[in-house]
Amino acid sequence: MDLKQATKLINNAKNIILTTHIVPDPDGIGSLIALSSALKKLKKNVEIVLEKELAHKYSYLDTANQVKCFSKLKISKKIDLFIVLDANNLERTGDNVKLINQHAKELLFIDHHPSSLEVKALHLIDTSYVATGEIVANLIKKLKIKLDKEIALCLYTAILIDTSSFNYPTMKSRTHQIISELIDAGVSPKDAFRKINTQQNLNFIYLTGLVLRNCKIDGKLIYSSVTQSALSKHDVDLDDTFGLINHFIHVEGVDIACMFFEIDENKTKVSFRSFSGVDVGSIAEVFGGGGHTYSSATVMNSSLKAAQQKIIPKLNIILLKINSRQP
Ligand SMILES: [Mn+2]
Repeated sequence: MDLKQATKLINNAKNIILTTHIVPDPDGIGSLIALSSALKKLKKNVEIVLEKELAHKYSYLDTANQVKCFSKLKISKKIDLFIVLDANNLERTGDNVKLINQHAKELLFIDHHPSSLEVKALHLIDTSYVATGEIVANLIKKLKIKLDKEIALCLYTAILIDTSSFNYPTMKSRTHQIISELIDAGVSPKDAFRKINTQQNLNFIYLTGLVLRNCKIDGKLIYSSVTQSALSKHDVDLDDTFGLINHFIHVEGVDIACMFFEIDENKTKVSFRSFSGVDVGSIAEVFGGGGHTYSSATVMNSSLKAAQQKIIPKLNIILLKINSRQP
């Protein structure tokens, strides 16, 4: 589906519910609030519903208090359109939120994660965009809705975080053009950056130091881990540590970064970043996960140690093969 078809679907709907994936990130949240605020300007009845309460650190983006938790939702009216942002699988929206689809006439995924051709044909999914926020910015333009400062800040933050501050190789001039329009609409890049990046307390900085100091380099691979004992010692939420892997972009000579997050003693989340073109989306798929070429993740039913023992040797084999192919 293209922007024009999505615009038609939205124009034909009156009662719309928006959501994003569980453990929502700034791209999901920014896209949600921006699209909701924009659709309200078209006099649509819009509601944003998440499986859990919005994390406090993002509440500054929700100036009109639009985000509701599922338990506070009453589905009274018929729903014309259910829009899922930054995900293309209902399972990712949460056990309760996914059921909203049963009450909705139409479902629309707006996303930039890879999906099958069949799903792409029916939904607004385009992996060439750096962020869902970038697609939403284009959609808002196509709907001829004027950007205001609040909408612009949400979209700017979505793109800022999903490109690790405009650093990803997927950045194109068209993304910078959108960013320029967002700045013209009133966003202060300095304030937007500080708001999303400087809400951490000193304990978080100490934990960051620990995780970075414990990193290991194995050939072209760099990795570290976040353990439950380190989290409780520093009183930090696991969800707040998923960005730590981005620090490894500063290390010279590595192709892939990998971070192991201990969810519990039998569950480990593994994140991958690629700095040199190696497709870590496919690597995550090998281990049952998925994502983008440069950024991906999986969750394994293994202890942290077992996950490391399974993944690190395989990554080394992949890197050896890839590097031996290069001239
Ligand atoms: Mn995203």
